[in-house]
Amino acid sequence: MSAEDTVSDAAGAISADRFVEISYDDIIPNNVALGADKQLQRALETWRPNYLGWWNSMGPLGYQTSDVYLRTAVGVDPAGWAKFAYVKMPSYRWGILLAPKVEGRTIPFGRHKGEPAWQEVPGEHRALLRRLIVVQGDTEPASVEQQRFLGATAPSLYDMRNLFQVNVEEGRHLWAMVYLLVKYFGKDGREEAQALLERQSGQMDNPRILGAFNERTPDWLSFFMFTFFTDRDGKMQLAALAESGFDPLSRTCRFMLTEEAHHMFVGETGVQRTIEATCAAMAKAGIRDPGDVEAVRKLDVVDLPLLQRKANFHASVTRDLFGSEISSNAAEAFGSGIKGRFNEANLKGDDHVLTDATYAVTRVVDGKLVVEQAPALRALNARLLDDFIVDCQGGIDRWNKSIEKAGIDFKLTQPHKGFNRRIGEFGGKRISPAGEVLTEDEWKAKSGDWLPNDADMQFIASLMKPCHETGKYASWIAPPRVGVNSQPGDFEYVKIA
Ligand code: BYC
Repeated sequence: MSAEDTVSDAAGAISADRFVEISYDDIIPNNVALGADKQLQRALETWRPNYLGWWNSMGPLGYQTSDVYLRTAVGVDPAGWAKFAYVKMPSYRWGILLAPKVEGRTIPFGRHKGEPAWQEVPGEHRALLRRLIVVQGDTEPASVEQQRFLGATAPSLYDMRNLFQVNVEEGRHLWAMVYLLVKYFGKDGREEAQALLERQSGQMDNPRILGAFNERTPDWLSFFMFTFFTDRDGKMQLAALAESGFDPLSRTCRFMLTEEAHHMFVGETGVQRTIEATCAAMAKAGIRDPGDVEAVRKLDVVDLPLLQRKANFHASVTRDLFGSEISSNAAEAFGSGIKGRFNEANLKGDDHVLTDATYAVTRVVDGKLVVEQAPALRALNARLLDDFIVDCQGGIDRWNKSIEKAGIDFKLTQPHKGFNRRIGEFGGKRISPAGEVLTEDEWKAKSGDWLPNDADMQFIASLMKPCHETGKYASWIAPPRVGVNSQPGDFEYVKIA
């Protein structure tokens, strides 16, 4: 079945009113009336073969001719926007989808608060806006590159399918940012769109813009931690951009957030299932002490202290993505109405301009952690980071419930904000997960207990044996409670060609 057939099947199955939202007749599915904007259409159709070239050379290695049970967006309303069908990844209908326009929307914050939202780029904020769109866009292909090799070691067809779903949707998120660049930023935008395909994760000469997107994702535990922590940075940043006074950016990010939720689900349940497999294996072998690492590892499952070290690493690297806690860039992005706070429009209790407001920021002063009131406008990255940490905790609490239910005395925690940071207030400082400021020697002596060490990574690598048999799972991960789109346990999520 061709991708076109898949999509027309999808169209047949949905109500007519929803179908008219997205045009699948065009080469590029869209709900932005692309057919009526010939210049934009030409620019995107010129970029498309370059994108496909990038996908084929930097996207998932192998499995490109396999049929994968993927969801494709067939509407932009929250209820029933997705259609599931077998699709070969290169035939995925990457489209341009914006959340519906809210008539009469006004800019919810900053100096322009209360003015009508911009439908065109405000000239005085053009450079800042372009920079933020480029940074956002750069992370999307970066994550696909980071996850390129994972298909070969998938612990099940279910997980393989989830990986590919995440990958094609990150590809679509790249399309989303490229649409904004090409439509609103003329020649500069077209050049930036091309550069997004040229930078490469981890490449020395032309790396991806933000640190965490140049780290390796060498195994599935890293993938699940990445989708739990780093995709959640995506959620926070997209939510902040969804508040933007530049309405096309706001609408684009609002729809991207619906896809992001699934990526975090993959991460949270991936770690959850890892915990379940560990606890079940420990119970069966009569091991009660989670610190008996040698005995636990013999069962081919991941010991809980190692999960804590992995969480410490991914949490800290992701926190760097929020930029410096105190930032004039962030103040300018807010003041100019380009990037708001998390949940800005619904925040009660301040004026959304923040000229005189303050915010509590933790800093290191004379070797001690102190909490100081900083101007709220300059502390917006600190605030978004705090919101992120709160958001992470919900998932971590659910992980801990599983451990508790199994009767094992162990609790996963988030490290202190300052732990293992490279950017911002804590950059280059040595701080323990419990929040003690350390000397370099103390750090060197202990950091192997807090971050994954070589032996940990070798052990994880030894577990990464593919399990590609329908309905079967690798030793270290439990089956999901529910199948994708409620499919049965023996469903063939990927028909490996
Ligand atoms: N690595 O004032 P500063 C996602 C740069 S994830 C390297 O401290 P600012 C996804 C910064 O660019 C979400 N460089 O911070 C997840 C600036 O450089 P320039 C991605 C860094 O600017 C999973 C300089 O340091 N989206 O979607 O307030 C899978 C001083 O900056 C880093 C966004 O991030 C770093 N970690 O904030 C797929 C939203 N941190 O400009 C996707 C858009 C800072 O002086 N981006 N720098 O050359 C932003 O809002 C901001 O650019 C940042 C930085 C929050 C990233």
